[in-house]
Amino acid sequence: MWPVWFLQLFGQSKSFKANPFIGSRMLNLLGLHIIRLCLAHFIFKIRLFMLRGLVPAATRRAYARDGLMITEGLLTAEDINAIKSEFASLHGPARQMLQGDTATQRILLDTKTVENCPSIKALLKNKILQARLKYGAAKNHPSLIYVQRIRHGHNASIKEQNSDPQKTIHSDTFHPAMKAWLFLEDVTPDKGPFHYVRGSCQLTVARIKWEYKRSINATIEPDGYSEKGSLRASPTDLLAMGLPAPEPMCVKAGTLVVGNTHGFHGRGFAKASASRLELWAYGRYNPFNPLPGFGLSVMDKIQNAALQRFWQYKDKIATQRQSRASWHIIDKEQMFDDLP
Ligand SMILES: O=C(O)CCC(=O)C(=O)O
Ligand SMILES: [Fe+2]
Repeated sequence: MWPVWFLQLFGQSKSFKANPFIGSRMLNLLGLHIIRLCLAHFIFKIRLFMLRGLVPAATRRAYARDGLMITEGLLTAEDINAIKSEFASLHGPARQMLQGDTATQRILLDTKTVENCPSIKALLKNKILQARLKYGAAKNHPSLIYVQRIRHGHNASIKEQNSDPQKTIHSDTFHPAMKAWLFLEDVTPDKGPFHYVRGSCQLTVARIKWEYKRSINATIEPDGYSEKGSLRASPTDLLAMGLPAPEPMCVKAGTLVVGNTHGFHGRGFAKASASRLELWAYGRYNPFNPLPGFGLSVMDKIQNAALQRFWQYKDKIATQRQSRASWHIIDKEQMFDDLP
């Protein structure tokens, strides 16, 4: 595996635990993690510059400063009703993953899945949405888009409320990356809103120092997630880095929130049985590639097909082991029952 582990240094691999180069205390003392961190941020800036025509200057400034692009009113109440009325006609499978007491339920909105859903199809072609997703990821390819429902306290076998690991403030990756939420209902505090630490996308001296210390200790002080490359940050850590408290994105239905998830974020605590309904997008890219891509639509098809194949492969392995894949298929009705 050594050649593979070595090559992984030049891509998105982030696990201090899985890759002995990335997790090497000696190499990290010598600055390996910090070199990857700084280079990835620099290259992200180059790609953002190349894609600057996609969004207005004020939005670009907000994204660089806060790590967020918030667009209110991207959808009207009528748009949302039309979208919701098409859920029953989606072709693709619904999949669920359980983390702590939370269930995350998703349907990937690929071409085949939405073929009988004109309003969803139109939304996926929305120019503002697509431009913001591309700019957010600094990548000229369409991002994967899902309909997603987060259901708190849904896993009855887990008694501890709010034990979902997404509820601890963290940074997803050492490199800038994009996730986006287009909320299909008003997000109130009891629904476990997405929280973001404004400004935490920036690579300050204090952040670099914190990352350096964490990279050295990642495999020595495991917390279950940091050692996999998603560093957890305590309120004291945030204070020490001069960062504000996480801010809940309690926004109106139809608002698009695009976040740089290298920045610190997490899911808020929620009332058991509360849920959040949204379109969710995800865009990551090789952090060391300075070219944002050529925008070929075939990339979209390849990406979606590869993901469906990957899940089917995981289903097969799980069946052979008489278990269940972590993203296992559920009935669509189970995802959309008791929608508000
Ligand atoms: O669902 C949320 O509010 C945030 C979850 C999260 O941390 C993530 O998707 O990376
Ligand atoms: Fe996250």
